[in-house]
Amino acid sequence: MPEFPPEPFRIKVVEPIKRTTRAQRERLMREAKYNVFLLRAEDIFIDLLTDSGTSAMSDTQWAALMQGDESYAGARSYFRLKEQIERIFCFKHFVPTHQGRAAENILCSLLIEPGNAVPNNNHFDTTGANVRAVGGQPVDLVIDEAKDPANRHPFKGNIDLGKLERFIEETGTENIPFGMITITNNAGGGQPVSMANIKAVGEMVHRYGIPFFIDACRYAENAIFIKQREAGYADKTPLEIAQEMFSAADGCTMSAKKDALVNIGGFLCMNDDALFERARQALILREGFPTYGGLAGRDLEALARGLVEGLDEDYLTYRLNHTAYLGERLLEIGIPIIEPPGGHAIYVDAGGFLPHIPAERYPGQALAIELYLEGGIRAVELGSVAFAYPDPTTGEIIRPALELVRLALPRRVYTQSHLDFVVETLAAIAARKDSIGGVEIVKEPELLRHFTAEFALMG
Ligand code: P70
Repeated sequence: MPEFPPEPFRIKVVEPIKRTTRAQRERLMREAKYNVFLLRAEDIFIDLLTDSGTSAMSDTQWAALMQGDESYAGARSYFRLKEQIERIFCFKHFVPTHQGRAAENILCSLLIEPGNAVPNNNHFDTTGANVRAVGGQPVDLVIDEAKDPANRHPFKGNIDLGKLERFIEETGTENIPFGMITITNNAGGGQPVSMANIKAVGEMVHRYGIPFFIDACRYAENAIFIKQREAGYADKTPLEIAQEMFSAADGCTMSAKKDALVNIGGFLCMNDDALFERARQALILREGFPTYGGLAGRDLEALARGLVEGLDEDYLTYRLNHTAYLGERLLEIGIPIIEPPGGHAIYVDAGGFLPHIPAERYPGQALAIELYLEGGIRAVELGSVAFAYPDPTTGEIIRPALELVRLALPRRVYTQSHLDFVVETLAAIAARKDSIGGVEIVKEPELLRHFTAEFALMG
């Protein structure tokens, strides 16, 4: 087999994408207030904004849509989904939700009191916002290696156990409603968490009587990383590894829009009977009856099959290779990225790439704008625009460790030649990078500002 083996699927349905001219893109970007979220998708050539909800479903999943049971209560599709969730995640209860953030919202609103704090390796944007929305404080305790882009630690998503223990001692167990770990770590490069770390974190929080939840969006990619990199797992299947990961926790939140290969969907799992009762009531109020959550019967059906396909070892091996191909080619032409390549995305170190633009002028946003202007490529800033926030007591702006631009790879959507085009575009930007200026925010909402903020170029 070649170093980067070909896609383990062939293409049955195509969706045309169109090239635009540089002059058109300049106008479109200006009209979108220099926020790539405000562009129209049809004006984009290669869309790497997110791997969330952008997967190509298989022929089996499309066929499953026709078998969706749209009954309000007790639908057959619910039981098909239940069977898969019980098999893979092994928790006692679950409720379906329309996507991951609804599961987070239910968990956070049921368990967090104002003044509480929640530890995680890194909270992703909506998770952190859901903790804050109910008066809690998200606390990030990832290992220090994660802050050095060139460090090739195999499990850069791990939580620092020393930091976790200090955090628990200083905060007090009564102020920590639950601990979390995000697999893979999306805010920190799509980097995996080792089985040893998942178990050690679970044991530590349990020793203090604190429940432990996994943010499971990219659990299958995390499982194949464990198989490839952690001693003792080479002969286990991704399913067995997943079951072992979840056995360390009391529940999980899941955005099925990632590793479950569907365009919409999510769920919340837990072992605790009383919490399940409360979650069911919250679900009925906010999402829908507990056998469909926020989803149609056909969505449940596609999700049940997507969970199976998403754990397929050939698919997962290809998936990591596909992402690594982009990362290694960018490194060859001198573009700094978070190393080693992550599971679902390559994160360009925009701060390192554009050192003449200080963090307060948002080098990541400037690079995301350039990617669109140069090649019609859409990426997302994951730096100070997405993650900086004012300290709750001093008001001082706290910035993330790195100013990143994420090139997220939708699952089973783009080919290796699309990735070559992304590399060529970044090479063209690199050749004139000293002429790129910073940006300023001219309008922003209070929470999750990256989605709707407006920017201006600073020259
Ligand atoms: C992404 C999207 C969603 C997400 C996640 C983790 C680790 C929960 C959720 C929420 C969000 C996004 C970011 C930038 C551009 C577009 C979309 N992540 N936990 O792409 O799940 O979206 O289903 O509510 O990554 O990483 P949901």
